[in-house]
Amino acid sequence: MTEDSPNRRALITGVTGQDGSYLAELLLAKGYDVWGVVRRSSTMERPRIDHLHQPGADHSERFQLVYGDLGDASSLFRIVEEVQPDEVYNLAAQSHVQVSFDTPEYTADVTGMGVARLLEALRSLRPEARFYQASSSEMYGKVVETPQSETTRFHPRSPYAAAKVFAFELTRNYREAYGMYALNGILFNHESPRRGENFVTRKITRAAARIKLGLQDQLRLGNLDAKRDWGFAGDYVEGMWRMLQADVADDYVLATGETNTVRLFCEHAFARLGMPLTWEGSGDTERGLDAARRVVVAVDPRYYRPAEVDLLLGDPSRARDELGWVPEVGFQGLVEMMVDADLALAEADAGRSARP
Ligand code: NAP
Ligand code: F7E
Repeated sequence: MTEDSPNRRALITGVTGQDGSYLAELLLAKGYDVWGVVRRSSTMERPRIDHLHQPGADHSERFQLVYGDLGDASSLFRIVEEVQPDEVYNLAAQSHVQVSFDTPEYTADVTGMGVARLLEALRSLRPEARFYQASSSEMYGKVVETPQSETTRFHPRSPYAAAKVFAFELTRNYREAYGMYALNGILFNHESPRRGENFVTRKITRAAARIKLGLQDQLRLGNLDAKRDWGFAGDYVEGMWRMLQADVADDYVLATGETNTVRLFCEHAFARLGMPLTWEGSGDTERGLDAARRVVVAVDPRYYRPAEVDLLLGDPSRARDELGWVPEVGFQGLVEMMVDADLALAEADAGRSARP
């Protein structure tokens, strides 16, 4: 993409996360001025975006960070007033489903109420801004139909998903009540080498690479039978941007239309490293063995969830037909991309620990 949106101002919450980093790169390449909201933390390292704002980086003069927090309305009002954004992408959230069972109130506050705070700031100070809300396939939860589309009823199965349903409905309400250009992207799981290390895909690819190099003995997982529609985050941020360019605001599903199990993801990851897996046992005692019959994958019930989402499979036809959005990376390509990146990181780690 080339510089086709000069002087447009985009505000991204969650810019330090997986999606925020890819979206910032995309919008900068399109010529936007980009503001990213960051939280104060005890370390200044922001590995996913450090390459964007260091002096001398491409476009660094058009990329700025501002301090704020979805839990702090005053910070959001101040940022909206200062930035006067044309487009706002709300990607910030407590985004981990299992963690949301341990922190339900915090998750509701940030992932749910945070959207109310941001929408109010926009309604008061910048009602003409276009607003993207990062909604989630987790809202379908205990699914009532397959595949899931924009018309499928929600049945959330976690505090995270319940908070996302609240945020979804609020975004739609601000569109209907105040005529604001506010929409939801209902995104199915999307992954990348920048995925957080405690989401299952990245946990698998990182562990597989480290086991290959002798840096780790075993990978411990929860439910191997869960099925997800996994795509590549780089494709999905393009879809977010396309949504906000449509003449009329509406809600869209982004998905690949293919679903696979956690078990199959493991098999592909280890196979990429020349370590074909065979499975033995079932339930809590199921295990994956390598060719030397070492147990390299074990089930650990600590990773089971109080309520599971068994199957997600999205129908992306509205996004394809109305936005021209088609994901480029398929399941196999995604696994290989992530394994290769984690192997390079593990090799660097192994090199560091071998040095005197
Ligand atoms: P992620 O990597 O976990 O990033 C979350 C971002 O939110 C981080 O930048 C984090 O900042 C920020 N954040 C957390 N709490 C905050 C707060 N109180 N105030 C301000 N910022 C806060 O998530 P992701 O995978 O990029 O996902 C982006 C969004 O899409 C999230 O809303 C997620 O729920 C949603 N979503 C994700 C998927 C997926 O498969 N990835 C699918 C559907 C929807 P720190 O770096 O400071 O922690
Ligand atoms: O789990 C199973 C687990 O944590 C996927 C977030 O981005 O996508 C993500 O939520 C499946 C679940 O993603 C482990 O039980 C097995 O069935 O990678 P995950 P998620 O819960 O689907 C949605 C769309 C979002 O919106 C969220 O923000 O894998 N699983 N064993 C495991 N999961 C984890 N994390 N760790 C395991 O050891």
